[in-house]
Amino acid sequence: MNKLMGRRASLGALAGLAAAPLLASKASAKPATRMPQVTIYHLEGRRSERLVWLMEELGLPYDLKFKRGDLAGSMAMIREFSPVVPMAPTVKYGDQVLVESGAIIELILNRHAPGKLQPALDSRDYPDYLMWIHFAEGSLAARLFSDYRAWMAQPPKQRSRLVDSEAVVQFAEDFLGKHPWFGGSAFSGADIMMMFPLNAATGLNLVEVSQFPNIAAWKVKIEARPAYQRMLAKARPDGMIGNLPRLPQHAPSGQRQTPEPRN
Ligand SMILES: N[C@@H](CCC(=O)N[C@@H](CS)C(=O)NCC(=O)O)C(=O)O
Repeated sequence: MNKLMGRRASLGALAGLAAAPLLASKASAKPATRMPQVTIYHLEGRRSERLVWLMEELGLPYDLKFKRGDLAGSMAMIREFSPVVPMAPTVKYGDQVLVESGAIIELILNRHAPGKLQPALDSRDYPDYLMWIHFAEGSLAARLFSDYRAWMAQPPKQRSRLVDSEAVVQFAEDFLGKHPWFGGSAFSGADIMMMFPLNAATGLNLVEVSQFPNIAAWKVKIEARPAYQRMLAKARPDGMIGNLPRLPQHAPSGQRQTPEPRN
């Protein structure tokens, strides 16, 4: 190590920052690391589909564990394997047990699929890609399911706008007005992360589907992907099961501007 690098590394260690760009650009140039055995614990139609879809896109091997047609049975399997935080996906990665679909996607792409399904670190697309990877769970799913739970816990008398849900879905709609994919110019892991919550948004009738034409067109492109179709055949062999109830129909557009009291 030369003097300058030594100084940069030690300052970096102190600040926790400065050496990072050097390490990151080296890491992205590395060839794929050998992948340990990957087992995906799955619930049909739920977030664990993301990982099945990812592996299908990449052509990487994986085992898939679930009880066909039996969400409670699949959940019991997950609970038996990982009682502390039983959730789908739970992934056995070598001898490590992992949850959080976004983190697992980043891990697989960065270690085992360099250069695939994510923009280059120094590209203009990369910040957007990373934002959507995290937005999918951190803001989108969080706000959608919080609106859904509030509605179910205390159903209002009349349909009103779900302002939080509309705002987060509108943000995605606007981005797709300017870019073909959530990773910018090419399909990426960000699209894999965004499909589940955007399907939930319209599937549960949290937002009015006709207000979001860019998202509808993006879903058509997603559904045409062979890897997405392979995922459906393997991970949802009988179609969607155990659907949550949809919210009631939206009021006609003129009336939607005035939120109704919740009770
Ligand atoms: N942020 C997590 C969310 C995982 C999650 O909540 N999964 C749901 C299925 S879509 C689940 O396990 N629900 C069953 C439960 O929480 O008991 C991720 O993205 O992996």
